[in-house]
Amino acid sequence: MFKKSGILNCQLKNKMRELIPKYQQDLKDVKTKYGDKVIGEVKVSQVLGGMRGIQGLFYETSKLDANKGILLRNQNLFDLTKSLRYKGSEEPIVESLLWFLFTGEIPTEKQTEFVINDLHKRNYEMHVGDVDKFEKFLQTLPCDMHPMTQLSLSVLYLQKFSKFAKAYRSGVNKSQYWETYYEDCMNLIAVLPRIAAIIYNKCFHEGRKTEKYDYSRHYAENLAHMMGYNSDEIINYLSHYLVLHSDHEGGNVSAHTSFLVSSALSDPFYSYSAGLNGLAGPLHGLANQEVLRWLLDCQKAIGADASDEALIKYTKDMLAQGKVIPGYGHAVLREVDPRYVIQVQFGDRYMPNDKLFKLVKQCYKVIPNILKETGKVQNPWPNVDCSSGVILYHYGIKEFDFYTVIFGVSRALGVLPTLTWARAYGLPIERPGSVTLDWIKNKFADKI
Ligand code: CMX
Repeated sequence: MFKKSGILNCQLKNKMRELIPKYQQDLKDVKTKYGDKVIGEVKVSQVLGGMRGIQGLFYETSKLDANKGILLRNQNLFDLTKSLRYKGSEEPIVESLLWFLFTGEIPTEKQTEFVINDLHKRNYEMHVGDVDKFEKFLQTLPCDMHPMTQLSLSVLYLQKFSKFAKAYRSGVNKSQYWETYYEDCMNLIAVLPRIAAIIYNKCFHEGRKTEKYDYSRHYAENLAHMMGYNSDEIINYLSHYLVLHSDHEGGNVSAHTSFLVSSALSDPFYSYSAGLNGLAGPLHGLANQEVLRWLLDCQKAIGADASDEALIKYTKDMLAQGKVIPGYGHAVLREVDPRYVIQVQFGDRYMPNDKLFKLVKQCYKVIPNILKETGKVQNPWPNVDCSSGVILYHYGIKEFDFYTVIFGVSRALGVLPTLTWARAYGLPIERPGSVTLDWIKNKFADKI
């Protein structure tokens, strides 16, 4: 079981307590010093084009650089995949990432151990709480309901346990909002693997019983174990996957939706459920299942060892039918997504001869040029979703309708610490202005 020392039980929160005044002061100083400075102008084309390139959000845990890729708290992913390992693990682990995203500091072994133990404790409390009713509710959700709908509904079900909502109702001081927000976020993170595993077993393995949560395993191990997988390679990959997909600055649909909803002081359950609904879109998180569907259809159409010419023709035919090539392109990045590179390195290590994995690499050889030739695609390079599904498929997780659920477990690890910080900073409700076409025409009609 887990250790129950009082001091041990609040290590991460104590660290947050220590850091928050310093960061709050920093924000105040930046506001005073640079409050009137202009970050950039906004063009009409940006307003009409999904606000692309407008730097209008404040989001602390990660930042995208068009050329360098994603930085999590100023550190690049290649370094982090090494520095977030734990006790000689081959891959970074979720618990180290959580400490890092909450505090900005690479955890010591003891600090990672604290998070492992803390998540166990939260699972245990959930278990002795209302788990039977909750799991019964989950079982009632029909399997023709998309797994992402089930995940989002499950998160909403848990809203009734929100400590923040309760504290708010009883008039807690604004300066303490973050404390219960933190509790809700950690509780939600703790139970997500179990929810995901129940959905998986129920819908894709004829309702088989989900294994008990195991207090001797870490987060990714438990996810794999409860889904019915125990090989080291799968555990390594899930660890790797959960860390890589966690955070991607504030503007992506899932992070921004969660952030926006949370700014109205909706609790983390309402906020993250909303984010999950955005992640379920095919232009966002659902793309990883779309990629696999695309690859399998492609393999079926042109054969497993097809020539580059056959692949080029297949891709061009798809484009001619007005379809997007899933797994390629990005709204911000203008280079190959480093998360694609890291996953391909993983594939090279563990499955170099897998035919679908080889097809992913063959696509990389031919698709960017085809997309460039269209003359309109801003980024012809592969993104994170290009290579993740194929690795899950290799390990026997072949139910691709489920893939975005794993993404949803992972994205919580980035978004929820950020929401906690938003409350610690005391950020206001989001309320940007909007314009109409007539407003634009009237404003510029006599200026051209
Ligand atoms: N295949 C075909 N056409 C593409 C394309 C692709 N992979 N990527 C972009 N385009 C097209 C766009 O549809 C757009 O066409 P129209 O002008 O006819 O509407 C044009 O190229 C310009 O788009 P863009 O500015 O390059 O890209 P956006 O910022 O508008 O969109 C994204 C970014 C990711 C939605 C888009 O590249 C896409 O649809 N990719 C495929 C889906 C995908 O892989 N999504 C996952 C992204 C990662 C994630 O969020 O998880």
